[in-house]
Amino acid sequence: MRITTIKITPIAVPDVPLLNTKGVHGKVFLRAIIELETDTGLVGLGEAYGAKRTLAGLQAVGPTLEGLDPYDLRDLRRRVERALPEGGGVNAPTALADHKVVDVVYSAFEIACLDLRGKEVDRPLYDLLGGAVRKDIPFGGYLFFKYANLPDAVSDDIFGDVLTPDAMVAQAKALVGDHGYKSLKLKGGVLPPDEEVETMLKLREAFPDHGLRIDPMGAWTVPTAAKVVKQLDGVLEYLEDPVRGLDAMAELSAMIEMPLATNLVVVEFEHVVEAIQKDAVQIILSDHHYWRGATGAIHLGEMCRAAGLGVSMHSNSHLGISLAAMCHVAAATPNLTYDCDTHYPWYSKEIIKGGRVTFKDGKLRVPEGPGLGVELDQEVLAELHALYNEQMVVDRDDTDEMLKYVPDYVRKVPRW
Ligand code: GKR
Ligand code: MG
Repeated sequence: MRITTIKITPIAVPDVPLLNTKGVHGKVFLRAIIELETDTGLVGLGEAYGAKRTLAGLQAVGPTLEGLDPYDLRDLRRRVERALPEGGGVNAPTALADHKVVDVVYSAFEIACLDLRGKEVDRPLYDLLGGAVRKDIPFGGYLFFKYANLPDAVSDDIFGDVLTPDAMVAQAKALVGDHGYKSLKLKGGVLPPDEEVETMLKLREAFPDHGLRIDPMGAWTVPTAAKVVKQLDGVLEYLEDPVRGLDAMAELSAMIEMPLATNLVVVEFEHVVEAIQKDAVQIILSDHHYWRGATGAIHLGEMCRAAGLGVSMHSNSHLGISLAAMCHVAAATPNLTYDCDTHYPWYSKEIIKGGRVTFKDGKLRVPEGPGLGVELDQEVLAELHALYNEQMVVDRDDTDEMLKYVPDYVRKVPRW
């Protein structure tokens, strides 16, 4: 089996004004949909970030994949590295984590290659990753403070403004009611720390048995984070990226008992070693979009097992191809110690045939078809590609978007 045709389609998906430490989501988020066709008539799918550096990287690498054997991931890596000298740079300079374009691009094609392999041998992707240890994948409800839509929004508004602890509890009740989540993660770093502490305490009151987490994405200094840890003693299952940088995480970690998790300071295998040496984190969030694909995410899980670290799963705005890949990775990661994150319920579009998938008791059944087990809906793909052309948004910049709501907004990380 050899790859003959490579199709990369940028799409824009209606987004909602979700707040974070850097600012707010724009009215669309960007993804790139990959279709790899083979001489045997199969099509392998992938869903990657769609902002300009990833897209340029995918487009630079795409044509060089003609003739690739999807079983030869080392050849894939060689081709990606050759087409992107010096790693292709940093994927998203406005993000708080530096992902290399080379890793993000490799990861996207790796998933499409695995999808092809699964289709050829007629086995679900999790079987190619070592087999499923679970078929029902547990996800947590992802809570966001948010603004109501601006008048030029292209998405339906959900919940309007959510800017107080009580409004957040109402959001959580709605999400748990609709999807049955058993754990909740708050995207913090938005309101002053005392208000976010109050939010977590109110969530604990409303959900006495749920696992609770907060992720302020580096918004706090070490003393502020230490104070929050005291206030939330016994409330959180873990605290995610409270402070910025590996050394600050290590400093905080040495002062507290509460486990620290990250998707910001450990984003490459080399970082894992340093994090272990410095005892900076106790949980790593895996993500096949930059941990060298699904096989890389499985290796990360194994490394965490050996080092005694916990594993959770990171999410960014995404659709169903990514969701399917997340499910396969989660199915084949024995030591997935926490419910996975997902932005999925915040969106209403879907590019896979059959439309939106539904959570039952907070869980999703891993697709059982060959490969990823999902098929692309070409009509919706065309619709979202048209939206991409119409919106002319080519990059993600949450800080820039924030100026539409707060004209004198200044990004500051840490802020408190
Ligand atoms: O969508 O605003 C967002 C999140 O803040 C996302 O960009 C982060 O990557 O979910 C993420 C996280 O856990 O840090
Ligand atoms: Mg995070």
